[in-house]
Amino acid sequence: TPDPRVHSYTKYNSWDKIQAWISSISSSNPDLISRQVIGNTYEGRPMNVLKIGKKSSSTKPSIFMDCGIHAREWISTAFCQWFVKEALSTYGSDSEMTGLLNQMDVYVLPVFNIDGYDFTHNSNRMWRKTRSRMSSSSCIGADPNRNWNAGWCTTGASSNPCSDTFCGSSPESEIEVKNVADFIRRNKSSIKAYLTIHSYSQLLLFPYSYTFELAEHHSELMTVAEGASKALRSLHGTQYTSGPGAATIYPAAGGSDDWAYDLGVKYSYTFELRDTGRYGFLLPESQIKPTCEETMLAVKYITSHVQKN
Ligand code: ING
Ligand code: ZN
Repeated sequence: TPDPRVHSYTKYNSWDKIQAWISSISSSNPDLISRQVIGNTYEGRPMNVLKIGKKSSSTKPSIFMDCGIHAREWISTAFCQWFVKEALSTYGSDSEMTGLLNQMDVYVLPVFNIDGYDFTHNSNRMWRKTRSRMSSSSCIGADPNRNWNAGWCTTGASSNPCSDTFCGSSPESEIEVKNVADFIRRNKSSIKAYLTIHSYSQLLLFPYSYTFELAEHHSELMTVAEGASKALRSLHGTQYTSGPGAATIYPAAGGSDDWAYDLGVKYSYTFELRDTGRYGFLLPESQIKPTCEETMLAVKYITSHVQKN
């Protein structure tokens, strides 16, 4: 019987377990992983970014991926841990992963909204936002996917602090968003792709969500998304829909993928993992393995394309 006190890739681990996992996996794999703290959350928890790739004397092109920007989307957080495990265990045997990590670095932020994630484990399973306080309201938190400086608070977001889609008091008012935006700005010249993992709806979205206008690279982004969705479907038959956010899910301003794209990161994608609503955010742990396995195929399809371009 598995020990419930330890981290498991097929369970929804608590923040404490993920934090211990971050420390142990980084110190056990010094050739492939380095870690850095990019700042603290509102409640003071350290935000660790793992840099995965073969060490190099010069700066390699890179991909940035975050999980758990929304607290209740637990399958997202499980995916980043799965990705790190797969990268380490298939480097040297899988040619696609070996080529990726030889030529590029992948920055992984395992849990973006740590305070919110901890709150979903200890108090309210359906919490979405950060846990920041403002003197002007007794309501807590802002939506970290409405808080980016991309058409901020113009559509599909609320200026009411009690709303689940509260855009915050200003762009990057949430310290977690500011920390990640600063990191991406600092590493802008190396970052070729931005991937952000959400659930649920089985969608592969790309800019724009803040407007119905098509992105400059719309056709390439669509072609890559359709290839990635096809790769994903090949494993268990899971159907994904691809398209720009506004037209495919709903118009929503202040999202991270739109912000990264407008900064100049061309390959900017939002994944909405399983399912389509039967379990929704409460996806059973039995679906972690198949969901992560199929999602790996889509992520690797995108990274291969980015590597070639
Ligand atoms: N969906 C996303 C949300 O933040 C989204 C959809 C993607 C909005 C990209 C804006 C930009 O609402 C979930 N499930 O959170
Ligand atoms: Zn989400």
